[in-house]
Parts: sequence; structure tokens; C-alpha cells
Amino acid sequence: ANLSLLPKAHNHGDDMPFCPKTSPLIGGPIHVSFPSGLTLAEVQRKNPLVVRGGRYRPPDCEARHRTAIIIPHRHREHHLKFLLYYLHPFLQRQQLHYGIYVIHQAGNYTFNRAKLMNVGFREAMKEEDWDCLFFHDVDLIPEDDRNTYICDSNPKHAAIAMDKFGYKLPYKMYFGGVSALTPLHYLKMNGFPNNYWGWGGEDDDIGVRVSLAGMYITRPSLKVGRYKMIKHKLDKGNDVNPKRFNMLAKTRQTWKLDGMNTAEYEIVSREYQPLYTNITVNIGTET
Ligand code: UDH
Repeated sequence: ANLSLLPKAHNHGDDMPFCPKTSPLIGGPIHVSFPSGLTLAEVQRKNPLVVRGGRYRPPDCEARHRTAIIIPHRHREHHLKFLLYYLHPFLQRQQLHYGIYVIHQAGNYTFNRAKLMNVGFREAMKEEDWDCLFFHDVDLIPEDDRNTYICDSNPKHAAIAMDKFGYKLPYKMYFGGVSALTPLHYLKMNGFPNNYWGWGGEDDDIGVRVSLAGMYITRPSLKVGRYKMIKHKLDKGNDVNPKRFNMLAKTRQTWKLDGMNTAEYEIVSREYQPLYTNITVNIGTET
């Protein structure tokens, strides 16, 4: 095809051809290990083309996709370092235009993963016209290059084969770990719930929202959607949420009343670190 005839998604002054539909840099399985003594400085040194805030564009072609990675976070710096170590080169091999956002919950009140995702969505979209958002736990490392970090026509669950579940889907409606939605998908399902405090339930609620909003979940193959989880215990401040089953039974009644349209929070700081944008946010407490 004559590349010059293709429409340009966005123009930054150069006359670069689009990147190929399938990146020639993509390999297969990735061997994941956790080298002791790894530092962020080392990760930075290995990724010289990543610019402030953790942004990257392929140097020699115009990316076909613009993906934001949203990572909910508190007290997991050790995991974040390994995730960045693997994710930056992985995304670069996929020839994506991408940015990495760490959404850090301020204070010590009970953790709220889904609400942090709502913050990440809104704050990331303020900065760039991302066409895909990957909601990504900090402790999951992709193990195959063919697990492309681009969106589908429907919400995609990417982390379908985790080592901790024997590289299988634990149950059919599982939507946890890593998922990918376009801004349109996200708004159609009113984002994620804001009121799941503590561990559990929010990912199932999100999965139910997908179908309530008239969409369905797509998945890569089990061979490709493989992830290694960095082993850890349940964190302080993230106790199992005993209300989760009662809340889940009501998602049909609540999804339009609670979500992106009601997410209230205060940004404490926005820092453009060399390898990621850190957004520290006060998301309040359970009411
Ligand atoms: N997270 C944090 N800080 C916290 C809690 C959660 O950053 O204090 C984030 C992080 O991105 C994490 C995600 O929220 O990957 C999900 O939380 P989780 O890792 O606690 O949930 P998961 O279900 O693990 O992956 C539960 C571990 C229970 C271990 C029990 C051992 N049998």
C-alpha cells in the first residue's frame, strides 16, 4: 500500500510513514525473572528514548496506536521498578506511542483500586488524546510479546493466564489484573465503581458493567495472555471487603449512579518522573 495516502491520526510536523501493522520487533515468550539490585537508574539507562513523564513515540515511524497505562499504587515501589523494567521495552517493541501513569493513593486509609482507575482515566485524558487505556496492576508482568497493548472493538481482558491461577482463567467472568478499554468503552459503562474499599469485588463489578452497558469481554489466547505475578501478601490497609458480595448483587441498580460521573477527588501532586507520571491523589474515605 502507498503509505502516504493513509490518513494521519495526528501530525507532529514530520513526514514519517506509519509503523507497520505488525511490529517487526515483536518476539514471542519473555523470560521473566526479578534481578536483585535492579535500580530505577538502570531501567532509565536501558530506555534512553523514554521522555519525562514516561512517554515514548517510535523514533522512525508514526505509531498507529496511543496507549496510556494506568497503574493503581501505594507502597509497592519494589514492584513498580520491575514492572517498568519489563513494560518499557515491551511497549517499545510494539511500536506504540505510550505513556505510563502511576496513580498513587495518598494517606493510609483503606485502598480503593477502582476509584484510582477513574482518577487515572480522567487525568490521563486531560493530557493526551489516548485511544486506549490499559488498567494495570503493579505486580503483573506480561510474559509474551504478542500480547499487544492496543484496544479491541470491545473491552479486553488481557491478564487471562496468570501463573498464580495455573495459567488459566480462574472463572469465566474474571476481569481483574490487566484490562484495556477505549475512552468510549469507559464512558459507556460509566467508568469503574468508586465505593469498593479494600480488597475484592471491584473487578467483578467492572466485568458486570461491561455487559450492562451492552458490550462484551474480548480476550487474547491463553498462550499470549500470560502474566507472572510478583509474589506478595495482602497489604496493610487493603483488608478483604466483607460487603463485596452484597454490593455486587446490586451493580445493575448502581452502575449509572456511581462511577465516572460521580468520581470526586483532590489531586495532591503531579510529578513528571523520568519513567512515569506520578499522580498522587486524595480519594477520601468510605462514607
Ligand atoms: N495495590 C497497591 N497497594 C496496596 C494494595 C493494592 O498498590 O496497598 C494495587 C497494586 O497495583 C495491586 C493492585 O492494587 O497490584 C491489586 O491489589 P492486590 O495485589 O492486593 O490484589 P491481588 O488480588 O492480590 O492481586 C491479593 C494478594 C493476596 C495474597 C494472598 C496470599 N494467598
